[in-house]
Amino acid sequence: YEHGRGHAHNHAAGDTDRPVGFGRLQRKEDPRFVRGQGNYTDDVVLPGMLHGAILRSPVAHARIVSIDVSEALARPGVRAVLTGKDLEPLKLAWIPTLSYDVQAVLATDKVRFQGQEVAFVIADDRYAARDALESIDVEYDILPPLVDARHALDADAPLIRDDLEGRTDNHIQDWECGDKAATDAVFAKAEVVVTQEVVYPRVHPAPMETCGAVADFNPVSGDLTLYETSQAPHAHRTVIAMVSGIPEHKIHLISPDIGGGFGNKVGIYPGYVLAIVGSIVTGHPVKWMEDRSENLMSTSFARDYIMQGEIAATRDGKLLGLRADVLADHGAFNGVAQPTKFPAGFFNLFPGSYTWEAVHGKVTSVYTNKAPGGVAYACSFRVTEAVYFVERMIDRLAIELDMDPAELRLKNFIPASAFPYDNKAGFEYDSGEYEKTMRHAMKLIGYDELRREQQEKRTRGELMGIGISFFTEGVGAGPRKHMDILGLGMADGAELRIHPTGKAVVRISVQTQGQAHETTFAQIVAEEIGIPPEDIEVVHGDTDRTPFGLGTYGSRSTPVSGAAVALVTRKVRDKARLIAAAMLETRPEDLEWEKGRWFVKGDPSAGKTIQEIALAAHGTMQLPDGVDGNLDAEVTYDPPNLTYPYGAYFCVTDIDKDTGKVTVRRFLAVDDCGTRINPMVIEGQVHGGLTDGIGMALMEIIEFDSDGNNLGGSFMDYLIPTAMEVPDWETGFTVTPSPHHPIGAKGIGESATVGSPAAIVNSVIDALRPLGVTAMDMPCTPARVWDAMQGHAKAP
Ligand code: MCN
Ligand code: CUM
Repeated sequence: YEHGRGHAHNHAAGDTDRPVGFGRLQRKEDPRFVRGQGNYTDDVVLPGMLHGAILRSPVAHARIVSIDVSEALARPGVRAVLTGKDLEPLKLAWIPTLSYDVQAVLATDKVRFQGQEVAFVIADDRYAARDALESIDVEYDILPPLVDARHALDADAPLIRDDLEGRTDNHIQDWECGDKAATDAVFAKAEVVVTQEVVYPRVHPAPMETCGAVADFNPVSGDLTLYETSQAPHAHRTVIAMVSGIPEHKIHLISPDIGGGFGNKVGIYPGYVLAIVGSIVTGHPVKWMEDRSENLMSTSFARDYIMQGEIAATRDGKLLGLRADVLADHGAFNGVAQPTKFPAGFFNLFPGSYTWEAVHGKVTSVYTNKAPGGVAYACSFRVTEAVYFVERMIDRLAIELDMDPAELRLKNFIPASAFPYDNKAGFEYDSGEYEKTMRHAMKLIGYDELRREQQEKRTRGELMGIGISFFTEGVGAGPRKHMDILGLGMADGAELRIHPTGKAVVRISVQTQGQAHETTFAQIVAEEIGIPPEDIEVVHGDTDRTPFGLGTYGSRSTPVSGAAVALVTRKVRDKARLIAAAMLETRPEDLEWEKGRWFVKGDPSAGKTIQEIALAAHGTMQLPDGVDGNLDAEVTYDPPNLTYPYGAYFCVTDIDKDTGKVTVRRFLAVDDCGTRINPMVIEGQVHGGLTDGIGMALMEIIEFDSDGNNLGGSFMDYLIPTAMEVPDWETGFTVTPSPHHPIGAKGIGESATVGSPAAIVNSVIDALRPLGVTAMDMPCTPARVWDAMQGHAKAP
């Protein structure tokens, strides 16, 4: 089926016993999207609906002296203006973050980053609300801002969180993994030690659709209907119930079509809370939608890790030890979305795909006067930072040893026989055949030939680079006993209903934002039970119509919810067997399954299709014990471990000697995500992630000036890649199933974003090697590359 492009439905009419399961099925959701019939949060229009707009702080750090809203209130069309003082009696001026900190909904005492929420205007239309913002008079007493995380712990650093009792500095948390003593011992005996600072700058997921909500509180029934841009509807509902005091069963949360999430829609933002309060206060539905600048300046930045690395090895390239010492800039509120026991996310993946004698990782997080966030943008919970770190370090060592970076990796891969593998930093990789995948990629890209071409170009003074990244991710959070968010264990439910006519509805707790769950989850059911995917409806994004579960992020949908769907389908299949046995007047053990039907062993002509069985289940026949009138089933899946997808990425760049402009000429991604459900969807995920990678490696950064002004607050300043900057992606794959996942699938949604930046930056550094360059930080803009070419690059 891998070759069946365009043959999504390969079964002929009437051939219902051989329907498509896995394969290149066209996306079921696309007909509505390509016709402009999607239904996004901003498309929701309710009778009597009002519009909210947020006044944001123009400065990074200041005490609020006074707020005068009288002029704004007097403007035509304005219904209400809320400030932090109005929220205080409701206990809603501050809300808990996903990391057990608190975050201001509307500032009461101080503003702590540029763009922070200060007041909320509710008016008859969007324009009246926005215009009224200009009439609010806020007097600020400006305080010195803390912009550079490297100075956050200085004795004279301004104290940002004086709202927290007893706090005297900007330190948030220290976290460690690995074995410090063993690592010290390994470094003491090493022949070669290389140190390198690796910075992963602050970037932003920047989805096409910004964040927003429509809240509709019914004062008579006490019901709250909330439409929201949410990647995790059930978790959001629970948190909103806890925060607002509205009973959970009175809250109906609907996450309609989402125009991209990339982690930006995991958090609970002040705007959502303000829409709810606004609806309660005015008695009308209230819509809040942020604009592009608000999105870039205030909701969920990503990365911002300053990583000091040290690598120890033998002269002939045997890896011995690795140290990572990280300073993490978490902004003004610790709003990082990650499992509770993992304050540095899954940075535990920093040893990468290699065997080491010992490793030690340490992360210190601090407050700064910047927007909160921290985990977003296809990050796999900080695996992005970990992979970028180790893959840069490996290349740095290769330079030191004057060794080919492919050879250095091949020499040190975890061997296939060593799985399941303890990575010495607390995680157990499930499966991998790294060398095989690497060699496959080297063959596909023509590695030796590329090196020859580069050699030849160098003699002519041309700058061509070949960069490699070999990454291992850990996705599918998570085993409930280790992983929770705000105390909610990370499991997912699934419900499958088979109608009398053999059509099916599967209800899932994860939320598609473009990943095609309506297609691929139908394919999992189809593969397991033989009902064609077009006869299977996937329901998601609505807390009233789906079972509880933790939602979509960290590429967990396939590893967790996908497993739940496979298992619930098997449960239905087992039930169908009992009924088929009764229908065929035989014992269940005497039946054999082939896709779509149970038949009598040794007599394939005597069988019943799943559709026939479904009708019988609802019919008049005497049902066997254990079957009570339908084929429906439900499960909750608690994964035993994460799944560990991996890949070998190769990037070829050319650099213009006269301008420093980097062109990505070729990029090959060979991914292994275990069993492949829909190769077309997988390729789409990979293409998108590679484009993210080009963005981060070459152009994206949210910088701040010394006053704390955000310099990346629009798409004029925050550059994202277009079709002009990306090459024709080349992809390949190997298949190493996950041993613990019911269908052997691993996640793929973030692999390319995680894996590609290191390949691109390594390629740029490789191109600049003849000029003595050994390191370079993202984004490799023409100006930075030019500086590096002139020898002005920051000392490594
Ligand atoms: N898939 C498959 N075979 C596999 C693994 C996955 O066919 N072995 C399919 C799945 O069935 C699903 C898609 O690939 O349709 C992605 O699956 P998975 O890897 O489970 O990831 P999630 O569905 O959990 O998606 C989350 C992931 C994250 S965390 C970010 S961030 C990101 C990403 O997905 N955001 C996206 N990809 C995105 N793609 C789009 N278009 N929009 C986003 O916001
Ligand atoms: Cu971290 S971005 Mo995705 O996990 O939604």
